[in-house]
Parts: sequence; C-alpha cells; structure tokens
Amino acid sequence: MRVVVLTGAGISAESGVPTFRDADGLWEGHRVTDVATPEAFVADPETVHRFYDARRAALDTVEPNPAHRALAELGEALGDDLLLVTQNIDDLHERGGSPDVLHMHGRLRSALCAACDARTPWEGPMLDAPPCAGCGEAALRPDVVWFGEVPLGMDRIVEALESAEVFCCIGTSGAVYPAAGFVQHAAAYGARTVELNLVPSEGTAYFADSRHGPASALVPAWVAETLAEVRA
Ligand code: BV8
Repeated sequence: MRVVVLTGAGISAESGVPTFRDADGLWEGHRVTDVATPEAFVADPETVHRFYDARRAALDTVEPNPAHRALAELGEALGDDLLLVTQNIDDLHERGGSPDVLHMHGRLRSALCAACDARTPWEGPMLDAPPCAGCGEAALRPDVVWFGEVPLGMDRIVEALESAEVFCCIGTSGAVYPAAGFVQHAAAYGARTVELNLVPSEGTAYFADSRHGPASALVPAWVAETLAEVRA
C-alpha cells in the first residue's frame, strides 16, 4: 500500500515544541511570518538568528512522543511505500526512528551557505558564525524555507501524491501552502484522505475521514489499523 504522510507542528506539540498557533503566531512580539522571511534576514539578521538559535537550543530539551514512534513503525513495515513529509524543522521524526523523513521546510540542525548553497550539519548558535567552510563567504543562514521561498523536494512529493492510495495529514492547521493543497491533489488522483488533528483544520472539508484528538493517541491507533489492513 503506497502511503504519503504529512505532519505539522501539532505532532511535536506533546513533546513540548510550541506550535505556530500557540502564542497566536508571535515570537517575542514578532509575527512569525515577519522573522521567517528572506527580507527579514537581510533587514535584521541578528533577530532572525536569535529566533532560530533559540529554537535550535530548545531541541535539547524535548523528546519524540508516541506519534513520532508509531510513524517509525509504519516506515519499518512499508519501506519505500511510505513517504513521510514534514513541515517541521525539528529532528523529532529522526530521533523517533524515521531517518528518511523529507523536511519540505528545512531543518534547524543544518546551516545553508547563501553564497555557494553548501549545507552543513549545525549545532549551537549561528549568530556570529564563522565563514562558510566551503567558499569562505560569511553567508551562513538557517537551512529553513522562509515564506516566499520554494519548498524542498516538491517533485518527489508531487510524484508520491499522484500514486498514493492513502494520504494522511497529522497536526497541521492547513494554513500554509503548498502543503495545505496536498490533500486536494492526492484526492484528485484517487487517494483515501485522512486527517488526524486536535481540532478540525482549515482544510478539514477536503478529507474523507477526519479524526480529532491528540496525535499521541490518534496516530498509534491509525498506524495499527493501517498495518492490520496491509497484513490482511
Ligand atoms: C511558496 C519554516 C512558491 C520556517 C515555514 C496560496 C494561497 C495563499 C498564500 C500562499 C499561497 N501559496 C503560497 C503562499 C504564500 C505562503 C503561505 O502559504 N502563506 C500563508 C501564511 C497564507 N507560502 C509560501 O511562501 C511557501 N512558498 O509558496 O513558494 C511555490 C509554491 C509551490 C511550488 C513551488 C513554489 C513557503 C512556506 C514555508 C514557510 N516556512 N516553516 C520556520 O519554521 O520558522 S511554514 C511553518 O508554518 C511551518 O513549517 C508550517 O508549514 C506552518 C505552520 O503550520 P502548522 O505546522 O500546521 O502549525 P500550526 O501551529 O499552524 O497548526 C498546528 C495544528 O496542530 C493546529 O491545527 C492544532 O490544532 C494542531 N494540534 C495542536 N496540538 C496537537 C495538534 N494536533 C494533534 N495533536 C496535538 N497534540
């Protein structure tokens, strides 16, 4: 069974990672969409670095939860028939046992050189970072996709959506595109669509099957159901 799973901030909420909706989308009084843009980085790189340095440091204080681990179990069983895509930039899917998760919006623990596009695993603050080890330019930036930038892996994602039998969306408000449009694309190609979210998302009407509650309960139950179907 070919399955595509898309996750958002809600899957990491019970691990202690604040969602975008939490704090009404504000970070230290900044609208998140104001600090998560290339324009903001040009205008005020220090504030943007402090925003991501704080989130990167917080990763040391959180652990994967049963929802992350259940998806790892699904990945074990389905192998290449599962494409796990996340909008999250935390590393809880990997630490929960899903090494091949596709981070369509980037990763906190990675630096991107804006001059030569080199990517480097990154720990600790990036403010006052040394020049790029590859090209020597002082052009390191957080390796995340900002508003107005093109998400990563779109070709692979669209191809998987068009051949999926099941599309499952977990812990996302459906407010940010192109991720919010995946359900309609998958449904148009015949996939069964499932939403697992604390409350109905902005795109809830597009899902054939919507279940509401905490991911730590809904995801293990849905994975068990899916594995039973695959093994039937
Ligand atoms: C692009 C990285 C061109 C940085 C992020 C069409 C219409 C309108 C606008 C647009 C459009 N197309 C493009 C746009 C512009 C823009 C956009 O969508 N703007 C929005 C604000 C209207 N999109 C872009 O700019 C994108 N780029 O379009 O390029 C293109 C398009 C297609 C193909 C090629 C090129 C780039 C967007 C990426 C921006 N970067 N993150 C960072 O993290 O700092 S987005 C960021 O915000 C996250 O990654 C995520 O995507 C989004 C937050 O949403 P969620 O993850 O859903 O989190 P949220 O808090 O909103 O909701 C949490 C949900 O979980 C809630 O529903 C809650 O109820 C639930 N929940 C809570 N607790 C639990 C739970 N569920 C279960 N269990 C729980 N315990």
